[in-house]
Amino acid sequence: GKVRAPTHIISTISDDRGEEPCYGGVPMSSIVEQGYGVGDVISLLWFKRSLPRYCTHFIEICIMLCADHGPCVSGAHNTIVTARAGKDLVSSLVSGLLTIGPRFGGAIDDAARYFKDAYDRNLTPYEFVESMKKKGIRVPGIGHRIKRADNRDKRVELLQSFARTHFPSVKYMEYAEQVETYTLSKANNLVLNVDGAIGSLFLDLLAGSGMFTKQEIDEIIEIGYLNGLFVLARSIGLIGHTFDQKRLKQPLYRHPWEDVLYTK
Ligand code: Q5B
Repeated sequence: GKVRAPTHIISTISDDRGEEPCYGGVPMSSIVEQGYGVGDVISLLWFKRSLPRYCTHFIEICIMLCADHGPCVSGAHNTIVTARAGKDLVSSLVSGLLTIGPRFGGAIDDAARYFKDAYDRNLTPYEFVESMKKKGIRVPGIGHRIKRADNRDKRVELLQSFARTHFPSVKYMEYAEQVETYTLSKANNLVLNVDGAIGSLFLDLLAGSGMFTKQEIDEIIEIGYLNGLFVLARSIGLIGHTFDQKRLKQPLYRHPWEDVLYTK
């Protein structure tokens, strides 16, 4: 009989062998005809299931809110400098993307990990924050360079308001808010930031939607899916900054001597 040669790749999320590509088993024509959005496509390709509308809407809000935050943040700055050095779109994009990490935009997974662990272990915000301090770890999802207690991040408020209206439970978000209340008692800029809001709310989405087993939630958090939301979203802005610089025909960037402290 026929012997199947062993394959070198296993793939479970998409298939282009038929007449049309399928995402998570759903043909492209259904995706288009049924009016699916980017949130549905992310649900199929990342989470391998169709999520309820409030979940896909939440994902789309995250993407829209994180698409850009002006030219001064790390990612945009790198992209602008690279575009002005005459590099192509992909080089300019990845140069910005490479700044996404534990300090800038890439704290969503760790925020989810630490908030989940602390909440599930019934740690009070005081116990949680102080235990992080003892370990010398900054609380992921807390703190911002320009946002303050008296100048809150509107993006965080919009996410919280959406979740309060549409999510069955916001227990992790409420825990993150209690952590913020404690950190704000220490310093005015230790607000719940956009990474912390998305991290805690995604825990609520995963736990409250009834679409994921406990084991699946643990795997999603362990693998670290959630920084993908910021990477995907911010790519939109970084591409925009590249086009902007090229459109404006900006020359090679050179940082001014006056803005460098030369010292021995
Ligand atoms: N301290 C964000 O720091 C930042 C503390 C803390 C305990 C904390 C810092 C941080 C965790 C990572 C995180 C996401 C680096 C941020 C984003 C997207 C963005 C960006 C944009 C966009 C800011 C001064 C004192 C020190 C620190 C203490 C600070 N954070 N303690 N837990 N989390 N957060 N990142 O202002 O005693 O003097 O040593 O790492 O969640 O990236 O818009 O810009 O959309 O593009 O530079 O919004 O918070 O303050 O580092 O000088 O610290 O506060 O230990 O205490 P700063 P530092 P001490 S959202």
